[in-house]
Amino acid sequence: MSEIRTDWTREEIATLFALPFNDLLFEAQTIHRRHHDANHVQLSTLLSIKTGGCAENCGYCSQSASNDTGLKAEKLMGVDEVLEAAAQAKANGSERFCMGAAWREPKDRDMEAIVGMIEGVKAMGLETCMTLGMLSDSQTDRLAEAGLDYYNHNIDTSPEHYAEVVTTRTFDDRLQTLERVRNRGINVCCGGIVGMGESHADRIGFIHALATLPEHPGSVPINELVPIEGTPLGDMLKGVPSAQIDDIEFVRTIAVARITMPKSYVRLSAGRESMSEPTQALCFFAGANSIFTGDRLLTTDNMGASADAALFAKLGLNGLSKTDAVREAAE
Ligand code: SAM
Ligand code: DTB
Ligand code: SF4
Repeated sequence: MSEIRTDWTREEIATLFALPFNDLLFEAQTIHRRHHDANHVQLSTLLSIKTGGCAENCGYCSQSASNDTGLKAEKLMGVDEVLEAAAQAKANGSERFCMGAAWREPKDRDMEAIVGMIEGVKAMGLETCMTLGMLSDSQTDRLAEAGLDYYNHNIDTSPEHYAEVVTTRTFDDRLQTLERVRNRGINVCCGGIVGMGESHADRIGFIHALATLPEHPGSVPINELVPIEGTPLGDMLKGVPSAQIDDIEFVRTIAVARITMPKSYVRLSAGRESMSEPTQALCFFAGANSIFTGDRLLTTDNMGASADAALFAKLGLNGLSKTDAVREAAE
């Protein structure tokens, strides 16, 4: 039977989660090595091209207008400013440049600038990724014609838990945009967040929803909730520290994503800043092979190049470019 399956059952996924940890990691690493270079980690850099003031009410997000996080809403950045940041990302060794906008959906009048950003970043030899919220057919067409490589649109959690996280859109709305993107031949980047107070069954349902999409997403970002003051979920986690996801359960989630979606790049995304080196190392062993580099994610801090270089050197991982600053940090 082919290893690439989109007919996983929840029972099968529950069984994987329940394996003894060593067996689970052995299986994940074995499958990982069949499809990927075991010591290579893909690097992407994020830029928030339109920050804050978002009409959606995602309970984890600093950028929702419904959450009182003190974040100032800004306008869409200019194309030149975005290209400057992309050039910097390329100089730092990044392979993909991901541009995120705090929108429920783009306005048609924004599309010209968006297309300019995609074309400019591509011309530098970087892969392009955009995350702009829900898309119409015609907007998806314009992104495809501009040559967009990836579109990020997360399902975030299980279908059952979705309404606990956001109520201004439905899980089905998300699936519809994913279908549009897939049908236009743009690679899908789709994952979610763990550590939002969801149950173990929700994590099973979350991975099941990803692994049973008509095609596995090319990239699967797994974020650990970054608790942000003034957001319902961030405040919940600060009030109940025991609700924080256990590191071993987080690693198990990565391993099950790897086993069920063997060819996808599994990205260890937000949350690395508060994760120990051994936990990150276990995530890489479990099959994570992509990270965000740089000092910032969208509105929160990321590990930064020197800390990443030191970790990559310890683990013998390749992917980070050997700029002087990185080389010094690794020594
Ligand atoms: N507005 C667009 C959307 O929601 O699709 C794009 C930007 S949105 C910030 C991209 C993703 O970042 C979300 O789907 C969510 O999975 C992740 N994210 C946002 N805030 C986060 C947080 N505090 N911790 C972890 N992940 C987060
Ligand atoms: C994804 O899954 N994680 C990235 C990216 N896709 C756009 C965003 C993480 C955001 C973390 C919180 C912040 O910096 O605001
Ligand atoms: Fe808006 Fe995206 Fe944040 Fe939700 S996650 S509030 S859609 S920016």
